[in-house]
Amino acid sequence: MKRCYKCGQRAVVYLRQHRIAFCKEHYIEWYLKRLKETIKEFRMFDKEDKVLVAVSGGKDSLALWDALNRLGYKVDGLYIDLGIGEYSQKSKRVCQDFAKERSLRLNIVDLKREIGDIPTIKEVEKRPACSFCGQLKRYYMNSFAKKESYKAVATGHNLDDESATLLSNVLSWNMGYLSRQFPVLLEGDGFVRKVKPLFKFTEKENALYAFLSGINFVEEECPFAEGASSIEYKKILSSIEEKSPGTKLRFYMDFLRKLHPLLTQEKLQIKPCKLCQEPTTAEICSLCRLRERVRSKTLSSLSNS
Ligand code: Q46
Ligand code: ZN
Ligand code: ZN
Repeated sequence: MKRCYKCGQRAVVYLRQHRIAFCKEHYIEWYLKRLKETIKEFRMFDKEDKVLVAVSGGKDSLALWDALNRLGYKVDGLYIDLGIGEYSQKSKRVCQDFAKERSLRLNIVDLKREIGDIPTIKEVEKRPACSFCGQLKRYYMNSFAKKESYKAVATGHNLDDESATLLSNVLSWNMGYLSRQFPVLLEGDGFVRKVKPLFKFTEKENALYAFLSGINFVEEECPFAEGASSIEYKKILSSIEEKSPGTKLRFYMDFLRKLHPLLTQEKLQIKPCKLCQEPTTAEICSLCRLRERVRSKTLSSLSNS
């Protein structure tokens, strides 16, 4: 039986990569302290800043919202309703309940009203949902945060996400993506600041925090998640981690320390979209073009019926 490294009581958690065990209370304390230090180290935001946490109803984003609230940051939530059947209905309810229980403010953007729900767009575009869904979410996070004057948008990306993205970017030597892969992307050119305060925590560590803090989260994956290449990269990294604990964290932290400072960011010619004013490299942003395709397809199917 392992004992808590802090108080000697029976441990409920053993973190292999850190070689430490904790009881419930001291695990939560460790998690909050590590989160606070990460926010400081990377100068993500301060206690006075208004921060928007993008929540999906899953363990990572709700753990983040809960932990930031407990640490005393000014945090509101943003739920983007993707309109993916029961999955979206359930996750929206979970986020609403979470906010209500803690008297927090949850903002909701309904994609169906803005442009069309994900299944409809998928039908129009005839391509995998994830190929446009991520872009849609980033667009609405940015425009909403700007409209409501938030200092930063925080997302629940964890170490598994970030190391899998890094592996994918390294395998294709995508220098543009590598130079932009960082836990903090500063505001400018029409973009709000974007931060990933959970990037040092594994998916499992976030799940443990959520579970031990009594957070009710959605366990189901989005039905469109299947087959995404990031899942393959996560599996590969997890099997290496299994044999050599700490690999994921080392892989990502060494990238930040050793390689990232050597990369130069290509200066893109960003300007406001002529239709919606959101930042883009083209005259009309890709979202406005997508909106137009969805609208004309919907109109033509209406006139045919
Ligand atoms: S919600 Fe959207 Fe994810 Fe579903 S359609 Fe793909 S990107 S998997 S995080
Ligand atoms: Zn303890
Ligand atoms: Zn636009």
